[in-house]
Amino acid sequence: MERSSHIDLRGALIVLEGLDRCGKTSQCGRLHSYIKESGRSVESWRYPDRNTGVGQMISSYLTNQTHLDDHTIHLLFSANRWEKRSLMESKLRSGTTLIVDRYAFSGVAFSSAKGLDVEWCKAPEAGLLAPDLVIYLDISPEKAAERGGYGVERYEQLEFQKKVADSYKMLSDSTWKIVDATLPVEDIEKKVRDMAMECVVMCEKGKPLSKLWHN
Ligand code: DGP
Repeated sequence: MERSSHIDLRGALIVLEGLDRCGKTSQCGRLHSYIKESGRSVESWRYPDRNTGVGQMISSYLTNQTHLDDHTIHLLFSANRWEKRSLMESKLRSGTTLIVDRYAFSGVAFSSAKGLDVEWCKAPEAGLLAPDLVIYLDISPEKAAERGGYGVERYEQLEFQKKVADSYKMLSDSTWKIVDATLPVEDIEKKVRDMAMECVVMCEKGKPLSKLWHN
């Protein structure tokens, strides 16, 4: 069933967050298929988006081809979100649900794990669209590291991921939904689906869009 006649209904902004190798990317894919099968318009996004000019600079940094000052790379990650902000808003307003693999919370968690001030890290993210739902796939850094090992990218190291986990804990609030990422994948999928569909329906019923960290 295609719901194209419902273009006045807004889509939901659903963000999945978690440590490297927590299983986010595969859960995003499963959720995408489920929402699509329900007849709704849905797209999968991810940050960093390595396809833009800024994204290519980030990719080069993550693969250790470029060295950048910690503040500089933080601002590039943020710019990568800002360069897609207006497209994000128009997609949501035209009824497309967006499933987003990492968002501003990754920005703050990863940079503050390096020792940057949390409020400084949040500042450039303020005014981005606030997610309607944040699902955090919770796994210990040790368990995540056991999952087939890390690749070669800059942040894929146990000691650093421990600091990122602490930063995420500090950032999470009562609106986040925490899912145990060590459950069987099908169980995680079911929990994620239920949370996401509840959110999608709330947005269809008129939940307003809001801004992140905006006073
Ligand atoms: P991914 O494509 O999801 O594997 O992300 C690449 C790496 O970049 C991963 O280690 C997480 C990290 N990362 C994602 N977003 C941000 C961000 O906004 N700031 C920083 N510093 N790191 C990020």
